[in-house]
Amino acid sequence: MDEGDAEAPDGYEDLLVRLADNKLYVYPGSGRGAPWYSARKELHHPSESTRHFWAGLRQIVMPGNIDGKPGNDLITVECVWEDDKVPTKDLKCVNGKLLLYSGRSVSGGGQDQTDPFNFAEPRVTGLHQPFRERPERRRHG
Ligand SMILES: [Ca+2]
Ligand SMILES: [Ca+2]
Repeated sequence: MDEGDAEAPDGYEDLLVRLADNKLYVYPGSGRGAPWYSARKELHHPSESTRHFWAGLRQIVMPGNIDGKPGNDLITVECVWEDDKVPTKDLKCVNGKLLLYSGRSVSGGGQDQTDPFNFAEPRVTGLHQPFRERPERRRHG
C-alpha cells in the first residue's frame, strides 16, 4: 500500500473521527478495512479561534451529495454555547444547530481528500429546541 496516494480520490471510504481532545480528523480508508492512522488529516473548525475545537459536535452525518454541488457533504449537529469565553470544561450547551458543510471535489471528480469540506461557509439549516441539560446536583444541609 502506497500512503503517498492518500490524498487522491481512491474510491475507498474514509472515516471522520472526533477524538477526546475535541479535534476532528479524516482517516483515509486503506481499502483493506482499516484506516490509515499515519495519513490522517486534522479538519479545523471554522470558529476554532474560540479554542474549543469541535467540542460542540453532537452528531456527524455523511449523507452523500445532497446540496447538488460536486462532492459529498457533511451534516453536523453542534452546540450553541451559553458563553464561549469560558474554559472548554465549563461550556454549557443551551441550543443546537444543524449545519451543512458542502463537500469539495477535485477536477475529474471524487472527493478532495485533503480538504474535503468547505468549512468556511457552513449553511445553518435549523435550530433545535434547547438541549436538556442534566439536572444540577444540589447539596442540602
Ligand atoms: Ca478515500
Ligand atoms: Ca455536495
